[in-house]
Amino acid sequence: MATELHHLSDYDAQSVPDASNMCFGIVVAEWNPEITGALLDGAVKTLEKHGAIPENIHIKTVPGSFELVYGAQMMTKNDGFDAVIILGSVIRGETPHFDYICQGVTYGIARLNASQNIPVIYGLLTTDDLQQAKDRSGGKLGNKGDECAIDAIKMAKF
Ligand code: DLZ
Repeated sequence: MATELHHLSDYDAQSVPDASNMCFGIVVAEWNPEITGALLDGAVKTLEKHGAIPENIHIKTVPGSFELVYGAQMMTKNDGFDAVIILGSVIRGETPHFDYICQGVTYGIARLNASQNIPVIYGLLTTDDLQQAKDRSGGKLGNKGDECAIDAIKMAKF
């Protein structure tokens, strides 16, 4: 998975459906707030750029990335949403905690996508260090939040 080959904020605008009638839920983790705040900023701006109205973008926070699965599950139970985005940043530390959280969130979101009718877009940055997270949240490799917004619009249309 070489993000170096793919700028996260680059996309073909012509291929993005109009989002003016769509409603989105976003669940954001509070850990590493500098990163998750930048992801959220990118996601909201990109949704709005493609027509989503601010009243139709509903944002909830959870303490950490592990809680993103619960937050997303609650949102998928709300029929009003066309797509849900989760945003989090897990940075590797000295213990295996990183692996357990990343696996738990990844499995949990995959399970939601296979069992619920509303698409859940996976905006979890899993990086070795803070700089890699900065690079992917509005830095030199773009913003994962932008990418998630585009994917949410496309999956809502799907
Ligand atoms: C405990 C923990 C650690 C060590 N690191 C992160 C992290 O880098 N990013 C993140 O979003 N959350 C972290 N957490 C918190 C867990 O996701 C979770 O909130 C707690 O284990 C409580 O369930």
